[in-house]
Amino acid sequence: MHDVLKVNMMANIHDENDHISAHINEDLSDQHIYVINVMGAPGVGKTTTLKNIIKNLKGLKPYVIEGDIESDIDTKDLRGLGIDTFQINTFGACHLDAPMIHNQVQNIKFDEKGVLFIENIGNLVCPAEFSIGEHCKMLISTVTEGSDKPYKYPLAFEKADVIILNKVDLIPYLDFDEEFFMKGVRALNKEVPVFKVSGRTGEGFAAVAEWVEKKAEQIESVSHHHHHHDHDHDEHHHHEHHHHDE
Ligand SMILES: Nc1nc2c(ncn2[C@@H]2O[C@H](COP(=O)(O)OP(=O)(O)OP(=O)(O)O)[C@@H](O)[C@H]2O)c(=O)[nH]1
Ligand SMILES: [Mg+2]
Repeated sequence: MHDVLKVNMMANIHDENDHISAHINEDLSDQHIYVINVMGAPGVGKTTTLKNIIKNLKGLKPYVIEGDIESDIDTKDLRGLGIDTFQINTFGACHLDAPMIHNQVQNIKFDEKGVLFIENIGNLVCPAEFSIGEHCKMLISTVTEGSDKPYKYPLAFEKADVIILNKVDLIPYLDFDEEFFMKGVRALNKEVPVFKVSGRTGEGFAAVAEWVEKKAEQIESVSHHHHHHDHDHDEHHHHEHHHHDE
């Protein structure tokens, strides 16, 4: 009995989250903002990666939402570089969800077309389960984590639209088995692009930025048709979702 109830509740939570996520995605697409959900375990280099991608972006303005359990260390760091950055503290929650992003997005003035990077809570498990309005999920993995991570934490690798393998400058000091890593990735996700980078040397990030720019261009053409095509989720969600500016 209790198990059935729990399963139903979780399904409702996910339904409501997906519905709000689709709404954020549509709203930001209309404003020509490409949204990236940046995921990865603590310390893999999420902040380092987004700084390096931003450095290499040519025509797009960067916006950042920093998700942290506590502290605003990363936000201060990014603001110091002149990047429009907004903080969300979850005070315990292990992932960001769509309602949190929905609230924060109301405070951001998107004055130019660009890319919104959302740095999720450092965690290789929970963030993969929740969409937060993104066009793409970017998973940061590193050679320091070990090459077995796709086998042990499959969902994040399965759901990723792009994988960044960071800290390749450290390969000489480690026993990282790239072939084993890639075999694990491909078993879960046949097509996902994998970029090898180093936040220390900056190598590899020009290619990542180029990939992001190409993807961002695609929403330009999609957003034209936006109100005509059906969302994946629409058939399941007939309830209304109101927000302040309607
Ligand atoms: N050697 C080396 N160190 C790196 C690289 N990228 C990041 N680091 C270091 O790794 C540490 C963590 O990097 P962050 O970018 O803060 O990682 P994060 O994933 O944002 O961490 P949290 O936000 O705390 O989860 C920092 O000390 C970085 O300087 C890299 O490519 N090579
Ligand atoms: Mg960080």
